[in-house]
Amino acid sequence: MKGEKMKFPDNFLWGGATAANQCEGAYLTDGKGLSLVDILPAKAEKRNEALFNPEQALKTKYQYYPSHQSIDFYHHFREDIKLFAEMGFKVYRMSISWPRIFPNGDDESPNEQGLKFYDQVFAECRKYKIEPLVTINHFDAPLALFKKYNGWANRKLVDLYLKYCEVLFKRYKGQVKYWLTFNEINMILHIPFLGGGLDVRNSENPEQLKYQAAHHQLVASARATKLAHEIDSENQVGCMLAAGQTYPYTCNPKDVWAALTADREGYFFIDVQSRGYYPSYSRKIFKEKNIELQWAATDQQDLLENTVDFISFSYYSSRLTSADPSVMEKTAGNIFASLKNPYLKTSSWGWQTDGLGLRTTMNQIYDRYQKPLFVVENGLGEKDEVTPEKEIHDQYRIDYLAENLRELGNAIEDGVDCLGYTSWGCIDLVSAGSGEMSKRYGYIYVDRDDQGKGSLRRLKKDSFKWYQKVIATNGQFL
Ligand code: BGP
Repeated sequence: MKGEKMKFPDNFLWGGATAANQCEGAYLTDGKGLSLVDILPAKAEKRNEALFNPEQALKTKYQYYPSHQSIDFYHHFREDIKLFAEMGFKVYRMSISWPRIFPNGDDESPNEQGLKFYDQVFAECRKYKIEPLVTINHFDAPLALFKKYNGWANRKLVDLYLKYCEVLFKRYKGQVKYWLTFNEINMILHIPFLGGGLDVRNSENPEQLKYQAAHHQLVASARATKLAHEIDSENQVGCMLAAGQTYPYTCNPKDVWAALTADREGYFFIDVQSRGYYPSYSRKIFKEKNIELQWAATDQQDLLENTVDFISFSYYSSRLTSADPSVMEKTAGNIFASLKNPYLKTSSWGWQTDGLGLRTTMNQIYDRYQKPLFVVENGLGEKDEVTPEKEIHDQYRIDYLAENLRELGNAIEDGVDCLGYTSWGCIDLVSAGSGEMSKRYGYIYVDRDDQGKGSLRRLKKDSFKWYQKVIATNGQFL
């Protein structure tokens, strides 16, 4: 494809993505309450332990909680957004920290200082004509909601979330047009604490608990979509899936069936958010898992009448599955592991690189729903070296991104309607999976290490100039 003209539409939204809990820091500043993430320690094993035993994590005094300071975007946002503008960003995907607005989740009135912070962030974006794309909840619900209600297991969360949404939609009317209701909504099945503020350890049927919580989120998402449209008809609301096509290990029909079944686990959520009703295959899943969901009288109608305007997703790699339990060789991936695909390279963290998989995934999702797509996470987490001249030569990142973007261009040529692309962690930030700073995705390096030490100075990597050129040429330089 090199040299050939790419077919990105003129109004294609190029940009980058972050999440409040992974970049803001200032974890108790200006009235913010604790979030779920704020009790997760830095070390990967300890973090995992804490994810599945949050009660214990609350009692433990870990030395360093990465989210507490992170890259201190809270005090550096002007400098950072200026750098985004210098790269030519048209869009900036960010999230609002729920406990900055409602410190306990169920407070009577919102925290004005929290709201003011985002007024300033959006004003800064507007100054450079950068369109904010806002995730309403990205893994950081108020910790108090976990303690008081066991998170989304309780239907009360629907109302609390809607109250939060209403405050955002009214306050930022005219400032924000693109909204995502929940980050990677399907992750509630894999990391129920981060995805749903849930402790499933004491549940007789954890699957029942997770799907009931998921149902509450799906209803909340539909009602938030309705509210967003009522408050401002310009609002565009999207769902967000942790995507990545699952390949069958062989052409054995059993492997093909296993791959289809695996993908349905994630598509279940988007089927509901995009079509407005539970897919027929969910009946069988619920029967097998002994799940009986409780529905309120209005749920069905709310889901049906308030489907999303566009479909966003994260894509880091494809996945691989086999029906044969003796196929064992696994490798890491976004939150959960996959079988190792012998045709693909892996990163230092074991994540596989598969640009063509992005094209396949986009075609698959578009064929399924026929709604505009938005690729809101994609990128390569790697260790970066800073030379004595303070340069960072991250050709490996450029290679990954170029391969993925070329395939995104191919998907557009295939006929897929794609609104934009925000690569993950456009500025280095704390890893969600491991709590490390050293797993870096950014075009902008931040001087901060895994122990939370460093000057916080921002440096441009080689990929900074590369992405600047990609945007300036609307994808022709790839
Ligand atoms: C997704 C999350 C992001 C982000 C990304 C990369 O699951 O939505 O928050 O962190 O994965 O994962 P990691 O930080 O573990 O490398």
